[in-house]
Amino acid sequence: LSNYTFPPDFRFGVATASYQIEGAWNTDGKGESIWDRMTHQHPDFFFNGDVAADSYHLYKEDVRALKELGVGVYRFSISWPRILPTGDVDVVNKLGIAYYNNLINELLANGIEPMVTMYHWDLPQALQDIGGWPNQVIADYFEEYARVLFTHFGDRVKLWLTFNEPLSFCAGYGEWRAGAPGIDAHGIGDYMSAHTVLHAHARVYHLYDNVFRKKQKGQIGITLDSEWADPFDGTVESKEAAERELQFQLGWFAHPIFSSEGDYPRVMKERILNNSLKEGRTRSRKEVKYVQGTSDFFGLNHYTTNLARSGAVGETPSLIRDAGVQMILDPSWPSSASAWLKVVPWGFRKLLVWIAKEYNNPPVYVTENGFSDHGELRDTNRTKYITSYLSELLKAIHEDGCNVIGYTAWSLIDNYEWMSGYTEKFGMYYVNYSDPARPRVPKDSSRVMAEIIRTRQLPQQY
Ligand code: GCO
Repeated sequence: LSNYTFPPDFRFGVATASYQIEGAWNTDGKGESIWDRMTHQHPDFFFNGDVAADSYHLYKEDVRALKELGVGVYRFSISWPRILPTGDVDVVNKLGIAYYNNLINELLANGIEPMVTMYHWDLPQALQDIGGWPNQVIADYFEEYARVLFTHFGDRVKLWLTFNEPLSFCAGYGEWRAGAPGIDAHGIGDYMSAHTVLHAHARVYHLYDNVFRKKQKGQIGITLDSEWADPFDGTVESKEAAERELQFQLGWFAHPIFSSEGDYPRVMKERILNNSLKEGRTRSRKEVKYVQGTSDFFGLNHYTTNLARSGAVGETPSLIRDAGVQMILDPSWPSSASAWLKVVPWGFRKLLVWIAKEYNNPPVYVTENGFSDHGELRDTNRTKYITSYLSELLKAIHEDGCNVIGYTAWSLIDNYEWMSGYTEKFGMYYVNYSDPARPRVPKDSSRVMAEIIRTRQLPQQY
């Protein structure tokens, strides 16, 4: 492990998300979200987050754990339908506002800075009923929702993220979309959704920049997820496939916002034009300019690496077919409890260097990185994962000059892992889901993390 020291202003934190921890799905005026609807409609296919870790009632337990870790930042998301139950800005749920005020005040009272994700996948069902993200009008609703958040919480919240992983909720890379019954497999709708999400993100950035920033003095960004893609073999085809995969997976949303050129990556527009959409989903010059530069930092979720080689996947027009890349997991790499998550620390450094080169070394906030297991309290594998990934992050900073300014690990507590329910545990604190009191129990990794935060160096024994 590298024995570099974390820069003095480097921020440490942990991350969670509303649907994955809060529970209280229909309590105190909260409206239905698309995840409530989907999990209740398909109980055979999905677990649900009806109670989850019950953070709605136990948020003080969460803050106690945060205090024990010694984090400076806590990244959590606000449930849109808990604030606006119908999506209509005239129907504000006061008890929802009160919950997040209590959480924010409890954090500040313990010297912890809130980082708020405005949207972590729990769209009000009422907005899905008018078409959801493929319907451009949702951008209006999102801007109105953001204005409510800035108005009520902007005096104390100085770190905002508009969206968590638009790729995962717009497109078919998230397995939970492709296979779930009654949910269309990825396809043309994804390009429409991406259009709406990018425009909605820019609308909220400009709203903050023009109306709130002067008084509230905060920063606003977006969180994009990306695995590293390494060529399957030494052929030119595999090298091109790996680069294409990064442009489709990360460039799709990063290029319009962070690149000096703007718009979608060229290779995407060419291949989409040839494969599935005649208009290639490009944007007008005016819209390209409107979206460019709309983020104060680059939020990055990263977990693992895949190998890439050429190959059209599937016949129907889709993001994966347009990319023409086959992703392969190397079975020799150490595994986690999640089939998609292999432990490949060096891929993290390569991705950070790629982002620095591609987007002129933007300030990068690693907003998620973590390991899943089956809930062991002696979670040595998680400690090995976190320390080895942080070791690569330190090399990216000290040897490659990458401008990484913070790291919030996924996750504080074992929580609802989407399609996998409660079977894959990502927490540094264990939650016993058969105990209605949902106690938060520290795992070994929490003590190691607390030590790293205190000493700002990595322990060398792992
Ligand atoms: C994501 C989401 C998190 C997941 C975490 C583990 O990145 O998919 O932001 O909600 O729970 O990544 O899969």
